[in-house]
Amino acid sequence: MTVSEINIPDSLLDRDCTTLSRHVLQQLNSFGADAQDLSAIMNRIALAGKLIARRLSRAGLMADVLGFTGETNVQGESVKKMDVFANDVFISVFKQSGLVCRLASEEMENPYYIPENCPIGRYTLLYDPIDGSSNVDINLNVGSIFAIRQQQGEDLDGSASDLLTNGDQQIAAGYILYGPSTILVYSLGSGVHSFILDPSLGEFILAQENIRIPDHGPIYSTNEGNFWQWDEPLRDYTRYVHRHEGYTARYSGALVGDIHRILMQGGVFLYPGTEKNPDGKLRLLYETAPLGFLVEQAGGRASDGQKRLLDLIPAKLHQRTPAIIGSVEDVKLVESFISDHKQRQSS
Ligand code: P6P
Repeated sequence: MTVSEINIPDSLLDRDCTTLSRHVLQQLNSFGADAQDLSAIMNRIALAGKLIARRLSRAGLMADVLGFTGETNVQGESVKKMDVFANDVFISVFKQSGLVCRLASEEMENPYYIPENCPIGRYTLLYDPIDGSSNVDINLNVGSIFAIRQQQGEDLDGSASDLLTNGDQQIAAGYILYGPSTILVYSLGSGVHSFILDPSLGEFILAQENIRIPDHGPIYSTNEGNFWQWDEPLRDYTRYVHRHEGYTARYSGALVGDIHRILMQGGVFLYPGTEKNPDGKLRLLYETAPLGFLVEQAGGRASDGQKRLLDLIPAKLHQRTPAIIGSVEDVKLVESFISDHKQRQSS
């Protein structure tokens, strides 16, 4: 039997050949320098995902992978060894890449500069290297979140103040979900697309294009343990979903998995502010803005309960915001409890 007689459906070959870097060029419909840069950046992010996935898959069998470092990060959170490893992986894959000049990470108080890239690399990567790291030691899903922005100006004082702009300045955003399979979901502003890591190829292969979030879904995803710390409208919303048929609670404690479920099945993720922390827990620049970008690209909605998330301008790099993200109808329902409460208070 000759090779040509082996009956491999063209569709299967086409699918297996649609790698992430090829898809980026298709998305941009260009082979120009900017398109090549973005394709290369996405390829480096994919490499980071593969290195992190590999580490996670063997974490329980290796020394010094699980557990805490004993340090506390800029967020005031105890740092997991996996947080440090993943953070360093993202830095390493961009060194000598000539692409990214600055990396802003949940794990670093200030942006990390790669000087040899700065003369030509006009891109900044904002990322949460391992989100939901409390799940790492118990083998539950965790994720990486990323956003790519163009550097504005020369950043001569090294403050990276040009990053303190709204989420519409993101030119790409996405996440990697380390679950039963490793899936990368991204958008360049033309729809949301998912890729699954095929370990036999060592490539992220296109799985789904133009993912659309349902206008309504049954899931509400929040940590009800904070119920009595929430403002009254969020308690009223929670009582509403308790009393009405058709709602179900799902919450993993890891943002990427919870958002991915909402993206695929519809519903709403809520991390509201509390009396003690009115801005909530989640960080705008490298958590909620990238995810808000994605969900809007998929036809959903993302707000802080009152204002569109992507309109918010952070006062500082690690600015936190309340987050209501998901299906349009479900996010609007949460917002209506907040606006009705405000109207009653002002009347
Ligand atoms: P809580 C993980 O620490 C994280 O940043 C997100 O991944 C997750 O959505 C949230 O915090 C969970 O916070 O207060 O419910 O444990």
